Amino acid sequence: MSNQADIPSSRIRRLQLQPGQRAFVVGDIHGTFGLVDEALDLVEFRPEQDLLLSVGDLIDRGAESARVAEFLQRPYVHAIIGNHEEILLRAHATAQPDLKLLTLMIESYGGEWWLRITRDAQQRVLQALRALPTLIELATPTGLVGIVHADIPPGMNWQTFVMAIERGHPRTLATALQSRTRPSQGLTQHVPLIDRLYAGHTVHKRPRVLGNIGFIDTGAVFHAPPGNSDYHLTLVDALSPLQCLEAPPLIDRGRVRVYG
Ligand SMILES: [Mn+2]
Repeated sequence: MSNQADIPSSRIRRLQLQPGQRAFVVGDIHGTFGLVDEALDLVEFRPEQDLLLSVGDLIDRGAESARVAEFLQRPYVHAIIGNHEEILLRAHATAQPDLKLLTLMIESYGGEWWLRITRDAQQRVLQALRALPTLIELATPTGLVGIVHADIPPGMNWQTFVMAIERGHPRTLATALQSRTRPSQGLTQHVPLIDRLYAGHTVHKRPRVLGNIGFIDTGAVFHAPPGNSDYHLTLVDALSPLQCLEAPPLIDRGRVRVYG
């Protein structure tokens, strides 16, 4: 069997944590980049050494969505694509924007910000988003970590999933970006051939562990008044066991919580 790591793919980003390096995973940001910076301060993040992984959905709804291009330029940030990025890119797949998709994104996905930025800024955002992979695989001293936006088809192992995503298999891509099967049905089976995974997409009031997947979209963008103060931004130490997500946070600043 060939070694999958030998096959170059833009849909999978494979990273290796170096000794002394730390890695954190952040839940769905949706334009709350100020909260991300607050979280990084709380863990005394070292931009020169540490990694920040994002489960996707960096844009829409939140006031700072336009900061996404700057955020993705930071060398320590490794993000995957979420369904919000995907629809924006799909709307701009050709020179003429798909107005139907664009309208959907603006009216139903919280994409009003898109109309308020200059054409140059729009181009910078599109360029940054086009470079995003669909999955991240991070080798750490405490096991192999996967990052996916929404879900993995229940019953499928990680290697099969990675191969299907690399091939661009449409239904598997759709599951990765927008399925809610596992959280909505509370499925607890483990994904074989990977130690632990982090996903976002489905909002919970606190992180939720199902099998070996930690669901960490805790609705950061819904926190702000008149929102619900149960919601917050989750940052988790990628080296810690997933069970840390079920314990009280290490640091709790209300709208920003750190698990590890
Ligand atoms: Mn999503």
